Amino acid sequence: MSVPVSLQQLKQAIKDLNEARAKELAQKALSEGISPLTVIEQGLAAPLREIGEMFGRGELFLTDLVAGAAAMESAMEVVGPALEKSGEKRISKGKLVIGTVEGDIHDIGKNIVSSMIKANGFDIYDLGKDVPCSRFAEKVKEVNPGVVAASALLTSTLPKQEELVRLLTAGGLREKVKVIVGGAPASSVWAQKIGADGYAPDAAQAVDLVKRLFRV
Ligand code: B1M
Repeated sequence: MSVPVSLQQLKQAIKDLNEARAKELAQKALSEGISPLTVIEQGLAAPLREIGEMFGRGELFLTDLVAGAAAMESAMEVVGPALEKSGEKRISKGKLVIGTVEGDIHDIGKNIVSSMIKANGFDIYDLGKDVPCSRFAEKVKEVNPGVVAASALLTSTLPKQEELVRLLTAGGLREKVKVIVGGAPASSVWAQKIGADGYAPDAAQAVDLVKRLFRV
């Protein structure tokens, strides 16, 4: 079956990193009766995955990744509510809680990681930025995710990732959830030192890491 023109155009708008056009075309596709799930999978997630892969191969810049994620998020402002209304369910590959640690308001990278993981079929609970460890732990208790991901961009907030591992362990939650860390000052050596299950230097590798941890 051929792909509707509006979906092809939407895909292209994401690849062109065109936020306004992506939102407009997502709305057009929905008004043509294309299901929200199809719009997400074919019109948004597929091109964003391509962008992530191209970035992973060094064919795109970080700024392209930022703009691609922003274009998807912008389109999701119209598709998200339509999806909820339609009652359609994506088949989720697993649940992941993500946030930027307390004291840290850098969220551009975290948002990209969040969008990319979402685009790869996982349910994301994004707690935002400046998130206390206790809030991560509460969310873990509430939604029982397979993975919790903590982002930190400042050397002064990096220790919060360690605090998170300690808090989850103290609360008896550590055996139930994998912890992964990221952000410029983090590293695989750091992840190992604090007893986390993994580290990813960028969004593409974060997706690979999450897939490995969920064995999908
Ligand atoms: Co800030 N800042 N900043 N800043 N800022 C840095 C981080 C800094 C390195 C700049 C510098 O001095 N060279 C420096 C930190 C120095 C240090 O601690 N070693 C710094 C500083 C000092 C500060 C302030 C303290 C400045 C001040 O007020 N005096 C202040 C702190 C505020 C706070 O958080 N409490 C501050 C504020 C800000 C802005 C608000 C202006 C803005 C953030 C806006 C926002 O995020 N909404 C900002 C910005 C933009 C930056 C730089 C320039 C860019 C960060 C960025 O967005 N990069 C940054 C310089 C730099 O990083 N070289 C800097 C693009 C983004 C796509 O990359 O975030 O690395 P990144 O995310 C990547 C990977 O790290 C990874 O994947 C992402 C996508 O590939 N990743 C994960 C990230 N999280 C992950 C989680 C995972 C996996 C991978 O889960 C497992």
